[in-house]
Amino acid sequence: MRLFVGLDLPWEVKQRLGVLAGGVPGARWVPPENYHMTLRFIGEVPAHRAEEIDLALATLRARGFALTLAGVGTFAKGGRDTQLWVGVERNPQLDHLQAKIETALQRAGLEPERRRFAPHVTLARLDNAVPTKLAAFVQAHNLFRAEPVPVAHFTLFSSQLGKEASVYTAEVEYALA
Ligand code: 3AM
Repeated sequence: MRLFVGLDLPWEVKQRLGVLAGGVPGARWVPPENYHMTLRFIGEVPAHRAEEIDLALATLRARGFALTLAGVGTFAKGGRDTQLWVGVERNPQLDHLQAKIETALQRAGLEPERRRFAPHVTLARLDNAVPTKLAAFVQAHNLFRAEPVPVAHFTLFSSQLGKEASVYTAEVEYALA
């Protein structure tokens, strides 16, 4: 199974973000039903490891909080923009949850995540996006800010890679206090 831990978003929020999509030729827009906020990418694991991961996540205790999506930006690799995203306002409770998940997953035998946690919701992948249009998009939506979203659980997702879009399935939801 290919797994990741993340936050699902209420349908209203997905719709709200979906309205932003468009206007960048060459971008591969994520279908709104796939919008999510990744807390920790896990990758391909055998079934027994998936069970250990589930057990470790199930014993984790953390508080619920409100998440505010705001701003847009891009990730780049090798000087090329690869990903267009909506940002997340700095949030110590989110950082705390992410740190607890990281600890739980290491306890379940995973290697530590080396990359810095940069919370975001991916709107599009940018293989062939027109740079001027991309810059215009970022400028036009920079002040985007959504209503705070209550976060009452986090989710273990499985991901099936597809040609057009991946299929994400919420496998287990873990309640926050
Ligand atoms: O949440 P986003 O869309 O940024 O790109 C994948 C997606 O990120 C990322 O995990 C999320 C759920 O699939 N992902 C895929 N392969 C990855 C890898 N090898 C990866 N993240 C890190 N390393």
